[in-house]
Amino acid sequence: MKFQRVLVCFIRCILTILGYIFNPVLDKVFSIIYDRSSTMVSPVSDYILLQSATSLAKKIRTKQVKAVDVMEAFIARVKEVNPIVNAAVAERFEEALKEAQKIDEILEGSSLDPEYSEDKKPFLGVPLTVKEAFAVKGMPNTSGLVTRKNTCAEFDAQVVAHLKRAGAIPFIVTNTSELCMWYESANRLYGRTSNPYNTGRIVGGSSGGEACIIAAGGAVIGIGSDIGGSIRMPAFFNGVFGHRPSRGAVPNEGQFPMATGSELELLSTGPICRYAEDLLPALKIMAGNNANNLKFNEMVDLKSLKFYSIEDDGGSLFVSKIDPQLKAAQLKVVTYLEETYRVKVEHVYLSKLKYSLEMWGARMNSSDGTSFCQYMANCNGQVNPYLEFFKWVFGCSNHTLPAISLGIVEKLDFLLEGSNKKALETFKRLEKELQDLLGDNGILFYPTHPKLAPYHNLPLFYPFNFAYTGIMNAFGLPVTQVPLGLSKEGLPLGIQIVTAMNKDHLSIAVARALEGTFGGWVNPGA
Ligand SMILES: *[C@@H]1O[C@H](CO)[C@@H](O)[C@H](O)[C@H]1NC(C)=O
Ligand SMILES: *[C@@H]1O[C@H](CO)[C@@H](O)[C@H](O)[C@H]1NC(C)=O
Ligand SMILES: *[C@@H]1O[C@H](CO)[C@@H](O)[C@H](O)[C@H]1NC(C)=O
Ligand SMILES: CC(=O)N[C@H]1CO[C@H](CO)[C@@H](O)[C@@H]1O
Repeated sequence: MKFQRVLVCFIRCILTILGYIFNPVLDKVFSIIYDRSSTMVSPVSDYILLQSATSLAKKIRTKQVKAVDVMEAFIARVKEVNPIVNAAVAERFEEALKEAQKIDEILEGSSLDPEYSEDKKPFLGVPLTVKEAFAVKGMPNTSGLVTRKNTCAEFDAQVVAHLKRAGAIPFIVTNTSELCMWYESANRLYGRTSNPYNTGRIVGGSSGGEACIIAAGGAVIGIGSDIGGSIRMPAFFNGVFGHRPSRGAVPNEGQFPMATGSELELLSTGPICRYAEDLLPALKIMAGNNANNLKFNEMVDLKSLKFYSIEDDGGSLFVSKIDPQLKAAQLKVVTYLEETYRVKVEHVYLSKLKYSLEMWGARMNSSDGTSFCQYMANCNGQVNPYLEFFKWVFGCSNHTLPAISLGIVEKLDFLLEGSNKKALETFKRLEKELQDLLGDNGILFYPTHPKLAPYHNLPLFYPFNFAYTGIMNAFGLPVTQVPLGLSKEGLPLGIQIVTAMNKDHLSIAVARALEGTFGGWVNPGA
């Protein structure tokens, strides 16, 4: 037992020391590799592409614009930007255009069919993008696994069905990391997705293709899922909005891979979108019948909320320091709220956040369910990650290095049983502290990620930086990631807005207020 703990500690220390020594050097080296050839997408100029989903649906319903013209505009933009960013991995343009046409035909009738009212179809005719890991009838659902190359979904995932019923039309599915378990969206099946603001940089993961195509103007709303930050990190790196709903608020069914064991408590499915006004309607639709239990329609008076700000995790050894530009942006948010709404934003310190990584890891226990190595083999037996690593070294593995590494970590996780137990105790105490702090009207500002969008492959050297998002999965709390303009390098800034369980409408209300002042999404290249 003692030996194991020493070994785990040793491995972590080595990684940390490497990180400290190489941190300043790494950025320099990678900038030499990637900056020379990097580019960005052209600005979005078509006015159809520059509207919220809510506004598009309204215009389609009132026949100010045809659903077909909307669909055509988005298809044209996807065709323009996808060769640059590689976000969309499969399309159903023809079917989508037919479905749009059908809407136009029905609207042609003299009186509005009540089935097409704003209430019944709030996203009437809105083109929808979906993370490829979700089942969309007739579309691939491989999660970037080479052996699933030819699998196609025979049905729609529940969230997809909910959004379709609300009038949205799926037209593309987008790239993820292999098996959705890494924060760079790249795999051996579809290749790598690049950031629309700087193609030398990552889009984040695992819902990376979603946030990328939305930021690039090729879509306006999409579906992501988040077990350690897979909605919020991509939304942050691409400068758009993303919401991780309260645990259990939105059905998770219909995605591959599916979390098992206590992992399931960490997984949430939610919207990614370009305009904050779409967050609440998208969430309501996705939640289906659950929406009735959540008070989404309650008016929110920002003056009645309690605000807290935490600027970093208190110095975890394994996680990078927060970029000063992100700290400055967070302080601007605090100042803005204090000056505009005359509220007090309390700066707090929760010392246990230092152990976020350990707590997240301890909660990610798939005991008795499907293991990651089984998923790597598409549930036909299991992959030997050591053998795959060997093959990888010689460039002939069908798996990515992050997936192979995670497979190895899983094989060694018995070493962590002792420290996991301790981490779970710390977790319980921190959960109580956070619940007491948030009450039922608390808002907490917390960094989404310590670094701005890194260069491709650089996350391999900072594997634990997802701890800032992961810890909120461990609690199951709702969190909205909000863009806060661009950095001096022209990369998106952003912040997490955390709130109490089942109070999703509070963090979304704050997101809307911040969009007005901080500008929300920034047109790339404009
Ligand atoms: C990779 O996958 C392809 C297609 O399924 C298969 O033909 C090939 O043998 C695989 N390669 C390795 C090294 O497993
Ligand atoms: C994905 O496609 C396969 C093959 O049709 C299907 O069996 C599976 O249920 C689909 N959906 C999910 C979420 O895995
Ligand atoms: C996972 O949970 C099971 C059941 O609670 C426990 O016995 C096991 O030690 C845990 N595994 C790890 C690696 O912590
Ligand atoms: C870079 C790369 O591999 N891109 C692929 C993304 O997915 C589409 C659709 O499967 C392929 O056609 C591209 O080649």
